[in-house]
Amino acid sequence: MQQQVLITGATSGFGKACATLFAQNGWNLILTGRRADRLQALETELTAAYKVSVLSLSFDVQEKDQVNKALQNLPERWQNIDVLINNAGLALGRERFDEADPADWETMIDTNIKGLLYVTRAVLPYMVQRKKGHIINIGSVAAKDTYESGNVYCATKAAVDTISKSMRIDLLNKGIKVTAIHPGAAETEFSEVRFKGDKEKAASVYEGYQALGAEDVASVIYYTATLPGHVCINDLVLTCTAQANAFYTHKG
Ligand code: NDP
Ligand code: 8X3
Repeated sequence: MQQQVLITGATSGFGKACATLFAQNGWNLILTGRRADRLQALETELTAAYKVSVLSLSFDVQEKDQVNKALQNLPERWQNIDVLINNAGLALGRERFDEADPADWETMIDTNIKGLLYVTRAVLPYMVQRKKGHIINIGSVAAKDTYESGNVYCATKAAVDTISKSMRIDLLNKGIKVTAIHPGAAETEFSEVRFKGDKEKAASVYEGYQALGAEDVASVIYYTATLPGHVCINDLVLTCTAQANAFYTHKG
């Protein structure tokens, strides 16, 4: 039987690269994000190229009712979710604590923490029923070290780290694996979102070194998702070679 993966934030970056890689390997896909046009285009592309089935669901992970409406009553054939990749997330702003916009804090908390919780809570009954499943949460190097002006973004990713540990403990007797993956700087739309459309500022983040690409991160996610049933990578930090951690990047 074909395996199934549910990917949040599949319209861009890591999520989109995961969708492509899992489809190349014959997985059926549930793809989510807010931008329905992008989801539709990806669905059309992947079904044609790889003969897999795709279910696109457009919703905002911040909205509990939308999440539950989309995920709690999936058609029966889509309920066997082998892997959930909690990837949807964002940083907004890069200001010091006293200058940062509280509205940005709220959006990051609602998306990166509450959204991940809502999606997981809606999907878990399918996994618990089968006593099988794998939840892969996308954290960040920002979860491991707090950097200047990273304040609430770092806090949301530290929460993802802690929530992953908690899920692993609570789901131990349900046969469900929990993996937290913490990437370093990767060139996606992430910085453009963080700097609210300022492409120049976003591009400057990746100048002078070779950052990770979305495909690099997807290949590591895929690796963790395809290990034997009795093997689980609990916690994994990956960076480009030029980056040591959230503080130190060698720019040549
Ligand atoms: P992108 O901006 O390229 O992609 C983010 C994805 O998240 C998009 O598909 C977006 O879809 C989705 N998303 C954001 N907000 C919501 C929402 N409210 N509801 C539903 N979907 C949402 O960034 P990345 O691929 O780089 O980021 C993916 C994850 O990886 C994030 O959690 C990020 O924090 C994390 N990360 C990124 C790193 C990097 O350097 N790039 C490093 C470490 C971690 P849409 O807008 O269509 O809703
Ligand atoms: C994204 C990487 O270093 O900008 O999580 O926080 S960083």
